Amino acid sequence: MLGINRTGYHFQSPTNWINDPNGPMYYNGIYHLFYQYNPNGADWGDIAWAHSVSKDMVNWYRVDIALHPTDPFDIKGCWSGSATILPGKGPVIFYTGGDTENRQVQNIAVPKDLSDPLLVEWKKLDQNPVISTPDGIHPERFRDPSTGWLCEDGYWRVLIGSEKSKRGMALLFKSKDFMTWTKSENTFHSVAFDTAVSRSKTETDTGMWECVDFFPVSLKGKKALDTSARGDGIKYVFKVIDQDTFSDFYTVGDYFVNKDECYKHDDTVGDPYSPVTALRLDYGKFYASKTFFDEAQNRRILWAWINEPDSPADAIARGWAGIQSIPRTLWLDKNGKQLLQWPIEELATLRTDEVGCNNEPLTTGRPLFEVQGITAAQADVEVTFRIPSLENAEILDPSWVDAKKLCGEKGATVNGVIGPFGLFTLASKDLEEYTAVFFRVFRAQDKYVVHMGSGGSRSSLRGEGLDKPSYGTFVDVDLIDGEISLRCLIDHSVVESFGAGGKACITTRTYPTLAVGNDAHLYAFNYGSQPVEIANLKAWTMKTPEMNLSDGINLVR
Ligand code: DQQ
Repeated sequence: MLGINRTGYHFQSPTNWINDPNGPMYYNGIYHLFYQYNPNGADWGDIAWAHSVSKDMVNWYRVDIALHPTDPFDIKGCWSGSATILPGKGPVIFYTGGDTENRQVQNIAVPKDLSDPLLVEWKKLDQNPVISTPDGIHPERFRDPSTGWLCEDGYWRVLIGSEKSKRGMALLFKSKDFMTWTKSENTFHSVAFDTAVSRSKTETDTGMWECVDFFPVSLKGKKALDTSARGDGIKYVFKVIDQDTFSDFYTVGDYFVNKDECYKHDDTVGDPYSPVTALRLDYGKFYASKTFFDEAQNRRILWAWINEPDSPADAIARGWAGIQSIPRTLWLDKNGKQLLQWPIEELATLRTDEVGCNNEPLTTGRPLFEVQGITAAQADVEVTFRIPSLENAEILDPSWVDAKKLCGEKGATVNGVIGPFGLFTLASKDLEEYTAVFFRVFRAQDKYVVHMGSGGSRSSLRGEGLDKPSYGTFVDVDLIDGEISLRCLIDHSVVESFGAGGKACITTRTYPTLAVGNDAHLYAFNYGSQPVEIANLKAWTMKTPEMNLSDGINLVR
């Protein structure tokens, strides 16, 4: 049971439970990833901070657990948090502890020995907790400190997620020395009152905001910025996870330092907290994400936890649960309104057995094209589809605003005009099973609308107890040149898809039963009445990297 459905090149632990990525950072030539970990089992509990190190974020080595829940201020668990590198002083971990009374309090830990290249041992401060639950805040809804940023007034700031009267909120704390913290009078940001009220009508609160992230992005290209960067040509991304809808939402806007509360989102993109119109980092299974600034390569890297599609009891029987996404570089689109994401370039070091094709037609007479010559269960594929004519695109019914629902209704095999076309990943030979990743083009009043979908019930023949949702989103792309690209990272039980150069990302997790190992296939398809072409396609088998099976000391020897 242990081996089946394990991934080949995604970050995972040999055994036991893992969830949120914590405190990712680059320090002294080494990438560090901490993560929520249960040392005692494959279900959530006894939460500690496990620690792995890497030089390329592809090959990972384990070192000792960094934080165990052993003290009164974290005895109920060392929950999520972030790392901040203090200039001249080194890294500091800020994390949430569940105290003896189950109250969520914020703690700090620092490396025991800054000269240890792997920073294996961490020391919790005697002053912990450095922030206790503030008055008026529910003691079990106050967690996940963000990376700190330093402002021109000499104060560090961090955000902590919370919730009040059914409104998710981010609270701001300030400190001169990163030790003594004062809560700002103002709420840094919170769900608009009317959003909260309209959702509470359905007896559902907005959920507390977990794992808040806040960072600057440049309006002038891909180059990333340190979390404390300030100046012209900068926008700010505010990201929360909404416990209620289990997804990571973000907005792009402005930040006015002096007012503490003034993060103004771009209101041209729809209600930023509506489950239907909000921008999401990923429209599939992608949770508790966290970014960090990688000064080595001048980029911002995004990680997230991808959970299992089956039950906790299945996980216990299997002995492990949870993987991390492939780290993604993230930057602001030139329209200034949304983020773009792309797998880190180091991932290409795993590519082997390259195959490819150009100008392959996909028509009603030949709707399928098999990509052969690679291990389709563990692969990377980049394809550009060409749409020769957009003329007869189906009309988009204005009521179809919910792209996820649309994916359920007009899935990969519901014939259309321009599409559905795309890839059948993790497919069995005769397509009893497949995880489709597809596009369908509609015509709205004055523009074409591209819908991207993935997942769904065909992804596994396994029935009861396996979650197989359909995911979908609209892709903000103009089809001027009649082309749209797709990249899929396929890894046994997970498919991370990047539509239109990373404008729309969907991660699906599934456990195929037939499309396993060498019996997994990869097809391009078109079930639209109009022809589509594979303008070009390249695919690779992905080699298996070092994945937490050996000790980190190998890195520095
Ligand atoms: N997971 C952690 C919390 C966080 C949640 C606990 C998000 O700190 O809010 O394992 O998945």
